[in-house]
Amino acid sequence: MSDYVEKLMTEVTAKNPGEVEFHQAVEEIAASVDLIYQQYPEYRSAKIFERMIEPERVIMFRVPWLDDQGEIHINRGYRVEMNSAIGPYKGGLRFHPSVNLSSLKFLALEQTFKNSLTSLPLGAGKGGSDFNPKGKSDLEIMRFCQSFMNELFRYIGSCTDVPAGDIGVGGREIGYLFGQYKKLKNEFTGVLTGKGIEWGGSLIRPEATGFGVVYFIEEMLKTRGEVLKGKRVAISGFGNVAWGVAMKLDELGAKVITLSGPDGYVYDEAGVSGEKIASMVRLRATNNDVVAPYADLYPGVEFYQGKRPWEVPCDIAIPCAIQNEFHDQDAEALVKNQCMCVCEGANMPCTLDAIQIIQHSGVLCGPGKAANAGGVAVSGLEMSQNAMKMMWSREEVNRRLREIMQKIHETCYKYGQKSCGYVDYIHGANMGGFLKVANAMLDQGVV
Ligand code: NDP
Ligand code: 2IT
Repeated sequence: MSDYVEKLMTEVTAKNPGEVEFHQAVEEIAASVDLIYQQYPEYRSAKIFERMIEPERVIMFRVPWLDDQGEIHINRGYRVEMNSAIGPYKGGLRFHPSVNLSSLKFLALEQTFKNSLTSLPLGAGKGGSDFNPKGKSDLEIMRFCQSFMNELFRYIGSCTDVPAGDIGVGGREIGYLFGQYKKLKNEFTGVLTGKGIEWGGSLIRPEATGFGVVYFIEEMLKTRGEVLKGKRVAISGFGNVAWGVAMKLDELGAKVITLSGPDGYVYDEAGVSGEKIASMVRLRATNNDVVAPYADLYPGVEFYQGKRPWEVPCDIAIPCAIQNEFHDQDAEALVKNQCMCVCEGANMPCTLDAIQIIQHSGVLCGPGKAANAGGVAVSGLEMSQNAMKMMWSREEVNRRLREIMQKIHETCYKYGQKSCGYVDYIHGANMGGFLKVANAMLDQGVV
């Protein structure tokens, strides 16, 4: 750890006690900022990164709601409005019991860099609640979303802050949130993204994060003269991102051999393809927080309770579930099995130690803030379509998404080149994301 990073981390830890995920995200980026500051001292004297890690605004609120038996529950709601230098705050809402200020601040910081990389005018934010949607009825979800919006509506707007989905927040939740916003404000605007196709949503948005991850991997492989076709791919998670990744990999001729849930992983040597991908969605719609039933649906599929999929030999590994789900032992196992690429589909799924092992072994390492930017990019395209009051075709949105992912890869590649020939995509993403926001902050003065 350099002197700069050490000093910064001492300050960050003292100022934000206990926020371990936030400290981790700051530390990962700080190593890059140190190099950027050496090259461009004007950012150092303007304390750009020191300002970036302090949210512009944090909103915390009570979310009371009634369950189907009439009992009152109280959850905590949040919106971290992190950075508005290049556009309105933009980022998802997460409903998961692990949600707290630390996880949302790390996500909002990652979002600052990610949104900048998309090249669209998107600032950064993240929000959510410690509400657990598992096992709740539709009506309970609706009442919760309405209560959440009863407070959040004061702070958001199509030119102010535009939330979207994340873990536990999909099309159904966005619908209930949008309905309540519209009722409270008496206006129909693009205040949320991930909306239904009939009422302002964009085609491809549900698939966009997963498709984008695969487009990014395609570009990384090209740099080594490789293609996706025929590759064995291990995936974790079986939610929105994992689904989009599996669909696009299947289309491009790669074979997905694992999926996982909090209960363990399934190994499907025949490949998760075609109808099996649709069954992932049905499995989740039953509201079970387990992937095990997938193994009962298809012959030859094995379930490994309490284990992570990274012990399975594969060419490419894509963690798509949640932060810190991929540890140093996982990285070691993959390197030993000659995996050629680890790409983050989720936000910060790899620990700092795991990343070090992957990078030191020369394996391609795609950071989430670049690789999973396709979701927010198509959210940005949804905002454009809403503003123009029109809708693009599937082909048009997909073409733009692919172009954006190729440009993100180009940026990471350009800034990530090391003298030894290895491309450090993490530094590349950090530097590419930093520069645009930093220049905007310089232009806009100390605000
Ligand atoms: P979903 O809620 O759709 O899916 C999350 C998946 O991960 C679920 O299958 C969940 O299982 C599973 N899961 C949760 N905890 C674990 C665990 N410890 N081990 C294995 N599996 C687990 O969320 P998304 O797919 O939307 O999000 C996944 C990740 O991608 C998150 O990090 C998110 O921030 C990131 N992301 C999402 C984007 C989007 O557009 N949705 C955009 C960019 C990034 P279960 O449901 O049973 O809990
Ligand atoms: O982490 C993410 O980029 C998302 N959850 C998507 C955010 C968005 O605004 O579409």
